[in-house]
Amino acid sequence: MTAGTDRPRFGTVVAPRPTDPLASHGPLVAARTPAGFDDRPYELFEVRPHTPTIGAEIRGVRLGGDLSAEVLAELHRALLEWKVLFFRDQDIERADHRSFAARWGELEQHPFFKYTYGGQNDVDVATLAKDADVTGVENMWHNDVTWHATPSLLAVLRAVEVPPVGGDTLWADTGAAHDLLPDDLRQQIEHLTAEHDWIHAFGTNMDEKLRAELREAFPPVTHPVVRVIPETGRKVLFVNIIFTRRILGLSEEESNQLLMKLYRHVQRPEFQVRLRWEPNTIAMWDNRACQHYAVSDYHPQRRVMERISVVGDVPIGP
Ligand SMILES: O=C(O)CCC(=O)C(=O)O
Ligand SMILES: [Fe+2]
Repeated sequence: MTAGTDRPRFGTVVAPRPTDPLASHGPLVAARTPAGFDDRPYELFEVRPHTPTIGAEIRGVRLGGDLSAEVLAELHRALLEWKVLFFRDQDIERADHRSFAARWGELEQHPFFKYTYGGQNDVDVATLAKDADVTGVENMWHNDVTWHATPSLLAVLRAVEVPPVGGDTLWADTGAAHDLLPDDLRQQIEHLTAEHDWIHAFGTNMDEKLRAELREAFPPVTHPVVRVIPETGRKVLFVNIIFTRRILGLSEEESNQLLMKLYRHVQRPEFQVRLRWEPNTIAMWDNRACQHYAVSDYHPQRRVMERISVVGDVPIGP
């Protein structure tokens, strides 16, 4: 604080351009959790935060299906608090990976991965293998599976092979982003609904007959633009640039402009954490409360990940 004023002191001040959320500066400090969140210290493992609101490394837990109910409950609390948890040196079998994920709910069988990734020989463990022939295309910010009525609750991603440098993954805290929207924008979106679809993403390059069949099985769905996390009451932004097509009740242009504004806001680095992978690093994220982005900067090198996700529930609005 500067003596004689009650405001923080800035250097050069640039007049904000209100039409663009990225054209403003100054502190962007959000609460990590809503008021009333259980903030007792963690007793069963160590938690090392990577940023003030999102991403923490958990030390002292070996992941598997045999974790005690107490450890699982603390991990659940940590996941709600930090949105994405990192675990290093998890030299575990696929069976452990699967049985750990299964402790959180029903394992998801992604209906499109067998077409988009090829070579999948397991229904609920997806292998995302990149090399000189297969490039990384998950470098657009998204929540997973929002084209479904019940988008994934969480995903547990394990690095099998990583390039010496590059291939990081980022996550963005959509609760912090929601809370730090300008007041008028936050009020404007609070009760809006958006349509989500997969067809322009997984459906490109797909055989027409197959696309028509899958279209019938998976029609567009709608979700609230602001989602409430039931366990905490936290409001989060729940639109993403891959799957959200439009906001209902607005003209196409109004909808596009509003969505782009929200997407750009979510991209502020203050909301993000970035993970540098090592073999046997695991990241587990609450897919309701953050978006992610897999940096595609390592071609033609190999990067192999194994991924398991858990079925979520129907998103509810405020
Ligand atoms: O490969 C990654 O880092 C993440 C890819 C992704 O989008 C996902 O696993 O849902
Ligand atoms: Fe994803």
